[in-house]
Amino acid sequence: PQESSLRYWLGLGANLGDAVATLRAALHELAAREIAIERVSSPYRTAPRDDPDQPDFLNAAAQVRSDLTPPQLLAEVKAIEVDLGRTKTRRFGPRTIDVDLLLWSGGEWQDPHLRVPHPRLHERRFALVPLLEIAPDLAMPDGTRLGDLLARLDGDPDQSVEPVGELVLWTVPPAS
Ligand code: PH2
Ligand code: MG
Ligand code: MG
Repeated sequence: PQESSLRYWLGLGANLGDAVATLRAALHELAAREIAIERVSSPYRTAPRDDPDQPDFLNAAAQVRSDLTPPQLLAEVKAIEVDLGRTKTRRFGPRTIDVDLLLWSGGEWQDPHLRVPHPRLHERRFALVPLLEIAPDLAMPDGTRLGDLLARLDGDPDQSVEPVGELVLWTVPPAS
């Protein structure tokens, strides 16, 4: 089949239930919806941000290909979140699964429901560290390198991001 023309970088997070299983299930659901998974980071244990009164998160990043527009892809990830048992809690609060559009190959997207790049990407080690693992040369649409954004956050004691050992979330099949 023809390769999809757009590339997206997704952030995945979970801090309720079996987070490893849920992150894997979310990746399976993406693949089942014909969103081609090119790379997946290892999982990281991360200190909760914005709302500190909740368990640590497991965060990861994925690079995918799709022909869907940002709002179409957002609709798919929202459906996946509901499928995997996400229920409404408070803003920034604990969740079974969260899949966010962090960046895409199309530059800036802005509508009343969605902004890409994700508006808080630049201030979140839990998003930048996994993303840089799979795409070390990635830059914002204005050319700012993600590695430089991460360097600005170095030494923030409230942004602990730790690898979780040898866990593999997803194995990308070799190109045939
Ligand atoms: N997601 C949030 C709020 N805070 N903190 C961490 N460590 N990881 C997350 O994925 C996260 C968060 C809102 O989506
Ligand atoms: Mg989020
Ligand atoms: Mg979200």
